[in-house]
Amino acid sequence: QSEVEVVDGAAMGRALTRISYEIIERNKGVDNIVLVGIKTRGIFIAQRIAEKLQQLEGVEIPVGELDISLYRDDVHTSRDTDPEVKGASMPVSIEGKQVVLVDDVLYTGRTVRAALDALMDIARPQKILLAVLIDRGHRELPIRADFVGKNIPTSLDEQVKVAVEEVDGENHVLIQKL
Ligand code: 3GP
Ligand code: 5GP
Ligand code: MG
Repeated sequence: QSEVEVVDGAAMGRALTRISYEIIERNKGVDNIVLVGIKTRGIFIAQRIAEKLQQLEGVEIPVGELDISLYRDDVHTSRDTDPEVKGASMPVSIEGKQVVLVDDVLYTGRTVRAALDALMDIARPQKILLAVLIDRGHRELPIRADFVGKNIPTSLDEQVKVAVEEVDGENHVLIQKL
């Protein structure tokens, strides 16, 4: 089993800074933006983008949370079940807003699909965009990210390990060959 670091802490910070500028450019500012992070690490990544947007534009950006995961312990083992939404917490209404959904890794796209369903059950955003730190490929649905930190082509027997300081005590991305 081998591990290779593909993104270090500094590169992760730069990628999130670039994504923040891209969000501002795409939305011509940060008016009506709500960031929504997906469960564990996507939430911390969303919070960091919100901090950068605040530094750049001087506006506090609300960050919501979606808890979406696979049913049981079938992470990496079974792809036979779809992820389910276990909870949602929005600090403000997302009705008519520009929602930027944020996750750490984009893989099959099934988590994002579940997230879109959950958001549209809550309200009708004017627009939903997707930002991910890592796109590892292997989509099973017609879903793509609007903002990508890094594209990392992977094989199916590899796993992307994302560490963020708030959870893991350090910032980096590793590829692990199983
Ligand atoms: P995260 O909650 O921060 O995204 O699902 C629990 C953790 O397992 C996730 O952390 C994620 O990093 C990791 N993980 C690795 N491979 C997979 C996968 O294929 N599916 C899911 N759902 N999580 C995975
Ligand atoms: P998808 O639903 O697109 O297959 O997977 C997206 C979700 O599963 C993300 O929230 C992500 O955390 C997790 N995931 C899928 N593959 C990986 C991976 O290789 N590494 C990590 N860290 N998470 C993954
Ligand atoms: Mg995730």
